[in-house]
Amino acid sequence: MPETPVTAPAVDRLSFPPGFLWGAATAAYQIEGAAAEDGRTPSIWDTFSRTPGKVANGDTGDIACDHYHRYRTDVTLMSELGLQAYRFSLSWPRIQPGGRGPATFAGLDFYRRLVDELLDAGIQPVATLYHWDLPQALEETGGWTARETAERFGEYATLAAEALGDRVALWTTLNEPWCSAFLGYGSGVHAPGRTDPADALRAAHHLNLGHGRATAALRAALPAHTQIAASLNLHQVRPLTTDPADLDAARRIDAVGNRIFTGPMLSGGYPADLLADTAHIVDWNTLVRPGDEAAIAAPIDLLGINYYTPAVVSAPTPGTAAVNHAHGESDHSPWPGSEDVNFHLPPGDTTDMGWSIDPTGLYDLLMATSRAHPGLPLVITENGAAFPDVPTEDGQIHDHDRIDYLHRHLAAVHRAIGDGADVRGYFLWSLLDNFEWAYGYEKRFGAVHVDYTTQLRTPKASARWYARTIGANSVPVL
Ligand code: IFM
Repeated sequence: MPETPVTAPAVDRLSFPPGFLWGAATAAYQIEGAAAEDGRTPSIWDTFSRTPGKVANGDTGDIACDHYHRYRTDVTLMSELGLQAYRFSLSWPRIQPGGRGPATFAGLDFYRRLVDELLDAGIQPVATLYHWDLPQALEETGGWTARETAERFGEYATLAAEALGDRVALWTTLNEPWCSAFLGYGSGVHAPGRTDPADALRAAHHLNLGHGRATAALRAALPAHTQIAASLNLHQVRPLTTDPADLDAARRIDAVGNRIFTGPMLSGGYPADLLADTAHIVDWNTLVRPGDEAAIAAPIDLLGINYYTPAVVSAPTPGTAAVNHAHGESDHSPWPGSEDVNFHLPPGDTTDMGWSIDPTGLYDLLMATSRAHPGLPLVITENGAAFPDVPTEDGQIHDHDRIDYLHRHLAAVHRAIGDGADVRGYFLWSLLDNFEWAYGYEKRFGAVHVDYTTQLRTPKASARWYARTIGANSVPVL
């Protein structure tokens, strides 16, 4: 991704730097369907979504948006929206069934055809290696709690790079490893649905190690100009008050929510305060072996940031149970060592997910991340919002709430760039309505509406707004 110098904004528009990359993102399990076709084996999400009570309405990704069969139409749609880049994820169990051994021709061939279609349309493909669909066979040997899974992930990265590396110039290794580790193995609201704080911390370390192994594998197999990133859902943590106890709550959540990944990936190792906060849960000296932190620190070219909402926290209140609105319903906390920190929903508007709408959180996050990691370019690999999106009689979706969300968040990105953050691009989440994990098809994040009965795609008003934004490389002044 080229360097993007800041230019003077037009009077009535907030102009982005020349070369700023505009895209949209999706993930394999959320859109592909074809769950049992061409040799694909189950992932942890196939198993989890079939477990009664885990996903709303018993929804699964069996068909989803049927993108596996409709990818050509979907690329045409992307072209019509003027997308410059498309971020998608590769399904590990489609490429390497069972997570071990050789790749399948059919699995790789699907992604080769998708990438060719994108390149023919002038759209830059951006591949994510892992967006949560671990092969179920690897979960049965421990999943991310097992060190072995990190080694398998490195091998899978090699298979993917050898097949697609001549055509994909930007890769991200993991998408939101916080969710994989802490929602998957801590609170259990995501697959595989395990609820052990020690397992969650083990999973976090092995995801980090997997990132390191995959980064090394990609570097070894890919042309020198290829860029490698990781996509983190960094929590913009805000203390409720300036009381030292609230500040400490914010520090703790920042440690187990953010620095558990950025520490070893970007700052030379796990932070001492995280190790102290969680020492009673896991023995870090056994978990982290000599050489692991060096492997995780393999240099990356860009940091992907996924942002939706800030996290407002306060100190535990003696005698009351902690409240954690942020990440789904569970009796188990996704915050090992900081289970009793309180989370607060700030006053004001929320999205259909119940997440508070706060573009200043994105500005603050970009500025803080730039300051913490100077010289590392940033790219927003996800940002967007779910809203109810009821089609009107004419079949159109007038999603002005989503336009407002995107507009305000892009204005925040513009401001951060003006204040010195090196942000190279923005990927809207999501291109299409899709399978929103434990919420099934109830929540709609797409710029394009999907009728799951007919698979009809209808661009929403926000899609047209985003197309104009891309065309102008700017948004109106707010
Ligand atoms: O749909 C998810 C995506 O898979 C990961 N980031 C957050 C999105 C909205 O919840």
